[in-house]
Amino acid sequence: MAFPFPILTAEEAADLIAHGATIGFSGFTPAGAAKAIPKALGEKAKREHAAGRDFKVTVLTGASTGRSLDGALAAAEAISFRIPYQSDPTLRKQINSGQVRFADMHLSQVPQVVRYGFLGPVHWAVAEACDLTAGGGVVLTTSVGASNTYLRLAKRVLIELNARHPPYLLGLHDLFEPKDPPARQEIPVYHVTDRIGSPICLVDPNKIAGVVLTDLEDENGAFDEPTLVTDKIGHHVADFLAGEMWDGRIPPRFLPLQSGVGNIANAVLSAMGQNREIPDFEMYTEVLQDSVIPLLESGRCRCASTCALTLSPAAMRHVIANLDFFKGQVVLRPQEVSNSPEVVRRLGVVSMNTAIEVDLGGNVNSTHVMGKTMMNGIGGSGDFTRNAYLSMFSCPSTAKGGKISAIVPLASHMDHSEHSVQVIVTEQGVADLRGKDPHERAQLIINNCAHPDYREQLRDYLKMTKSGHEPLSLSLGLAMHRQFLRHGDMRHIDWEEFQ
Ligand code: 0RQ
Repeated sequence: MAFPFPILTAEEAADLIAHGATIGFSGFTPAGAAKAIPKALGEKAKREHAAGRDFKVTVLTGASTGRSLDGALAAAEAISFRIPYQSDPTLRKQINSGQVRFADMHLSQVPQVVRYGFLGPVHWAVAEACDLTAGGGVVLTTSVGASNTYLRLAKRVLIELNARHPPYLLGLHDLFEPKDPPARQEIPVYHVTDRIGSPICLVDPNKIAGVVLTDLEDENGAFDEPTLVTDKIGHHVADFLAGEMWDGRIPPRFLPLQSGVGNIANAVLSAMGQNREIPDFEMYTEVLQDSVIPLLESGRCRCASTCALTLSPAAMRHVIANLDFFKGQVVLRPQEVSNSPEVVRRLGVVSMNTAIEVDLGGNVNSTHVMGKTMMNGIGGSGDFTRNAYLSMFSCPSTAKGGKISAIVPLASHMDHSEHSVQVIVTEQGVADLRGKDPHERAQLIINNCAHPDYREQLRDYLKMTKSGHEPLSLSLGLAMHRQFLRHGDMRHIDWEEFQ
């Protein structure tokens, strides 16, 4: 291989990175994440700590990554600050204990915030590639995330050249970075698969400090089997959208769909594919999960723009075996473009994201359990929700075996406000909040979405909050949460106890 760049072991690459460095890693849910170098960096951190020296770095990524990046660095206690979305259990614990500083950010904003210098200099970019040219042309792998921005801004660059992904991924990506204000112009995406940039990322070759050769699969987990609850949610969403089209509120050619990560999102897409009332559709989204692959092959999903191929290993192997077909149907974009508020609003995207809890006013908490404990982060849900043609949130009506109601009087943390959230779906049904005042919204959410075990107590709460524009009691708004913390179950609340 005739590179003008040194071929390094992962350990040699990790040795170049100093304590206190800010590193922009490739990786988005956790597709395309760097693996070998962060793992070696974790080992280096352990050695440094054993020798009595500090070793921590700032970790910037596209979104969540896998066990070799967030997992290994967290296990080595090597992360001081982290943005913008994560899902690693060890890192989550460290964030919630205050050991790691974490800022939850809208994914579309991450590249520009870094470019504006709001987070200080980026010392290193560490990115996975499937091909690299002597002139510094980098072909990324299964995600773009913020890699293009990190590779351009970083003072020095390390590449993981991963043989698991063939060089002929070339042509899947479309890299475009907007100029900064006041020179910013529009992002000229007018149709889902418009290509507006370059298939490769051009990096100043003088910055490339080394290349590490790897052969590693993405660390995406397999999805859970659909359950009765996730199936019902999926079918409610699909039936609702079919009704919207038949009633003329969605055009007959349909509108592009966005869907989030996780089991519920996977089930929703699967149900959309099965519903024959819904015409063949397009996706303008940030993650493509397993359920979309057969839909693309059958033509149910005509084409897709995404930031990441968040596929199980088996689904990814299938895509690679049929790459020519998928290259014709799929565009991989930077998160600044896949999640761009401007483009989402222009294309009329129907957004479908997941809630942890929804309150009676229609405000949504997608991130913090009991208002305090960070789960993963807001991800791109805010980018899409605020700008969607139609914004939907779904979740099971209860969590933890029924002891927690996802429908609560007042959200204990608020990510998406009543001004942006239009439709709520649980396995119980659909609450269409458009054009409803706060008291009407509350009734609809209780009647259509709350679990029957909780409806009466939520109605009792409403009776106590009749006056005012919002159905709010300052003293009782969080009483169901307090009841859970006190008694381990939100059911059968005695409102008097919390007055
Ligand atoms: O906990 O894992 O201990 O069983 O949350 O919940 O029902 O399996 O659903 O996998 O779809 O995740 C919102 C976290 C849902 C995710 C969230 C507990 C529940 C379970 C997972 P266990 P489920 P999912 C895309 C766009 C961010 C917003 C978004 C997420 C675990 O979808 O992070 O959509 N979304 N972004 O038991 C206590 C509650 C709970 C609760 C659920 N009310 N109280 N625990 N759980 N509700 C992301 C990107 O942009 C990258």
